[in-house]
Amino acid sequence: MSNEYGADQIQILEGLEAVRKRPGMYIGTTSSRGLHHLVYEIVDNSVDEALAGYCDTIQVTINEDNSITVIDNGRGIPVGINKKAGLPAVEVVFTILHAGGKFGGGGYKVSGGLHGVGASVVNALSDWLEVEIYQDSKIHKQRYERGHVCYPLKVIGECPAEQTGTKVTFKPDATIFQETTVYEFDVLKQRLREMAFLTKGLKIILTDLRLEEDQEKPKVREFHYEGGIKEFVTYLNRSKTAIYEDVMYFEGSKNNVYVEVAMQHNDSYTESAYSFVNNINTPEGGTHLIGFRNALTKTFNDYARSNKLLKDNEPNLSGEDIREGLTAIVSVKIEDPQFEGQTKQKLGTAEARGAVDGIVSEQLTYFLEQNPTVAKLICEKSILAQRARDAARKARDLTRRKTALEGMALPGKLADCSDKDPKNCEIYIVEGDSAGGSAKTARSRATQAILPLRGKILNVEKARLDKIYANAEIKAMITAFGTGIQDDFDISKLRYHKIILMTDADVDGAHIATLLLTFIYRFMPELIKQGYVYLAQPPLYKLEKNKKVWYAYSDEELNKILMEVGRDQNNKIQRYKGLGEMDPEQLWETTMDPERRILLRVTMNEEAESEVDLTFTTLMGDKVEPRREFIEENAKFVKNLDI
Ligand code: TSJ
Repeated sequence: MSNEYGADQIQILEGLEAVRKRPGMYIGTTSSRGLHHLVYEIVDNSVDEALAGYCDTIQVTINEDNSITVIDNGRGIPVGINKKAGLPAVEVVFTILHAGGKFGGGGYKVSGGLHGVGASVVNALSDWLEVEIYQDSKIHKQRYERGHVCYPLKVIGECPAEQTGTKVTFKPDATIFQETTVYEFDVLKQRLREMAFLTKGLKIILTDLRLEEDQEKPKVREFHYEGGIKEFVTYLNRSKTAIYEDVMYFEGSKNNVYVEVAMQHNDSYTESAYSFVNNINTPEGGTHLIGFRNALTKTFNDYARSNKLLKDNEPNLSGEDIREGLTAIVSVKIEDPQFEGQTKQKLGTAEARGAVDGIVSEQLTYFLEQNPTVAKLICEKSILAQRARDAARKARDLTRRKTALEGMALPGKLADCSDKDPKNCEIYIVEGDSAGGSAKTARSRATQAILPLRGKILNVEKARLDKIYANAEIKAMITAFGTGIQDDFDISKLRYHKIILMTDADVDGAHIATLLLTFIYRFMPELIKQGYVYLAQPPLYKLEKNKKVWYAYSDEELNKILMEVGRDQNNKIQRYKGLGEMDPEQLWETTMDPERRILLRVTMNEEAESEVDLTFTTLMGDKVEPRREFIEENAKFVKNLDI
């Protein structure tokens, strides 16, 4: 069917053509991330409808062909003619750039974060897209192909009067998304769960209709949290021990900013505060987070002073002390938020600061007065943190002075390499003295340094700073790496461009590797972010037959080798229980020789940094169950085979 829309239509098509020419400008990237972004772009519209109070259920379905269907039970996108464009409003939504929500009047539109550019962009980047609207007992439908209208909006049937809503199905265009057009269930699951936490009462159902070979039923996950971010905090603290039962929750509006805060302390020593603007994570924080921190510091100090928990001659608690072990969500909703910073991820809107500060100060003061036991617990924990921080500062000053006087004294246990160009150098962190000894014999002295670690590695998630600085293994690693830590961290001083963790290929070894990773992640995260950290892969089995030797790094591999060489009587299979069972030559051949070894590079998904954070604390927390699960799933942490 052909349509004559005149000049306006030409302009419209040009608009969407621009999106297809430069997709990156509108969705950031055409990688897998951009592909998933299309879903969020559509779902955001339904979430807005939920925030406006007209919708309580959103269904997201990954269809067999990797097209996506989003259905909500809101009012349905208006179908009436939009005066300015002379077209049904729904057509405007899908064919005019930046038209989302600005029609029909009365719409409550808060989305519009980083890429809040809406439905027309998704349409432009889809092979085809179909929208159905259930409104006034009628089902309206329109289809588009690569952004072009296929036919005018039409009525295709009737529905019960009480059934209203919107259904959109789109198939991303493979000529745009050249890397992949395959959706990942877990990626969508993660973000949709977060959206459900951030919108209390909203039910989001995710279904995957792509069945695996022997899978009978589609995968379905439902997210529905009546408590909203309060339940988010409970979820984040699920593998830790809270120091009081209730999650605090503060809510209100001020200066046109809607504020929600939920928080609870656990018995760990790290802060996990996540902030959101219009349901979008702001990893770099901004005015809303500053307002929150101000309120916390001021309110707790006032409380501690007036209740004589802090004496007149004692200094104020610092913000850091009060936030020790705090898990918090700060979520604000603002019209037209301003973002700043290099990556435009930091909220700049000044009103947000005062709004969060005001609402938290007022409601937290009231809460503390009503809950003196909880108030006292938090103050006491903060005072302990203050003392530990003091002791840690003294310990650190002492080591700093030492290194300044004596120069960089390298740890005694370190067998350093002779090459001094960090680009050529690698350091093996080896569990246990005996494996360390083998590694020292086996190594290539010019470029490979060995640092053996003895005994249990300190869990930095469960120790205060003073204890961490006093720990011999940790001090050895810090001086060997050369970069310093935290505020003093300087990547240009890194002495090895490969830091290789070499532990036994069993559960204990995996645990030690994770303790080491946790330390690096907490104190020198740049080393992981910039890809300097690796895991060695020692073999699990050695197979000997007719004087020939094979090594297998997994059970599957062993079976494969056995298939090839035949399962004979005289096969000699040795199961390595630890690195210590290998002689230096075997260790070199299988795990250390750059020509033959397999290294796994440790990576961090920057987008999901909060999830990495969660993974670390899940593993290192007290509760046993999540930890075991993690170790079993440990593989998903490390990617990038580097051979
Ligand atoms: F935008 C979109 F097409 F991508 C899309 C929008 C996709 C999906 C799955 C849902 C929606 C959507 C839009 N759901 N609900 C709405 N609501 C409106 O557009 C709407 C309805 C009524 C009024 C009004 O003022 O009467 C205002 C709006 C914005």
